[in-house]
Amino acid sequence: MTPHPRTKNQIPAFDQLPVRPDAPPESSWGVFGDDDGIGCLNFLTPEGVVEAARLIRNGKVFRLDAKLNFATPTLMGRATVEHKIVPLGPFANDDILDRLNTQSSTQWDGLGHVGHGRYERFYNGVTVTDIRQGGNRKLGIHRWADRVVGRGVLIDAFGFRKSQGRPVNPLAKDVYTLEELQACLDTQNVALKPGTILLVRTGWMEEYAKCTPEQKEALAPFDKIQSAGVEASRRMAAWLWDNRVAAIAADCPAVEALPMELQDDNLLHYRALPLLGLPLGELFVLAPLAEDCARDRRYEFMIVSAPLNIEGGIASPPNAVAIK
Ligand code: UVW
Repeated sequence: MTPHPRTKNQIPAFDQLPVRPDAPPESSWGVFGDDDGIGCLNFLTPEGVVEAARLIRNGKVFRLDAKLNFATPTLMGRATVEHKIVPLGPFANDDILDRLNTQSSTQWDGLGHVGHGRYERFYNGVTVTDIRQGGNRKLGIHRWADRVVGRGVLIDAFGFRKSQGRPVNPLAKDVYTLEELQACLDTQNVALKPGTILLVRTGWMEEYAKCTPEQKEALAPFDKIQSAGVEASRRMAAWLWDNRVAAIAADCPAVEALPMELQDDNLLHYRALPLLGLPLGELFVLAPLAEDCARDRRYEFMIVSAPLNIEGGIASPPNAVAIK
């Protein structure tokens, strides 16, 4: 983990972006250097890892990934992973995962996942040809292999709404606004600091788990899926950037609310991934962590996520734990 080339004070505010004249408006391209391929993960530093380790008090560990095949059928038409145990010898076995789409369960969206149609580029000027025919060397998930470790903060937006007497149905479109996220942080008595891996509980995963097989079948296709999610807006992008958030993950299929309007320039999938280089995490398991945070009133912890070390990978199960 090497620190980024700019010190904290040299990172421009959102309103000062872009730093490169040829870069799209409100993009961070060039802030971490023209060769950078990890974007906001640069906010995670060795010092931040040491600070995060100091947050460990009781050794409780919370797995943040669901099982690889938790969604039946898979959401949005993604392949279904097949797990086979194959004999290696009379008393020895291997196993094989066939048709593993790295986004069929809990996932980090890597920076090669979604580009910006208006600029025809991915983060930091990468082209679709660079990704598909060039092996995705600049934005590949392999570059995250030793990177996604640091301080985590949970915003229990789902619990906050309930406590306000305005409960959310997470399986329908609803938006957690910036004011709500900030008010929730204040209520939880925790602040963002540079290099925070931010988790937002929307309630989607726990409501999905309660659905019948028929309900799961009905909601799975891309044109049917609905979800509560984080406000998708310029001011949300500015807040995340100005607070030096290193990554944002939620327990819903897209971080932002669904259905989404693919022409909307404010989508977090555009503002975060190609413009700011801000990783999005989806379908995280957050309810047990949230319940524990409510019990001890501590909403910060260490996160250790070791994505698959696939050269040029587009995305990955996070293989993540929160440690308190
Ligand atoms: C959507 O675009 C809805 O999600 P994903 O990041 O899984 O492709």
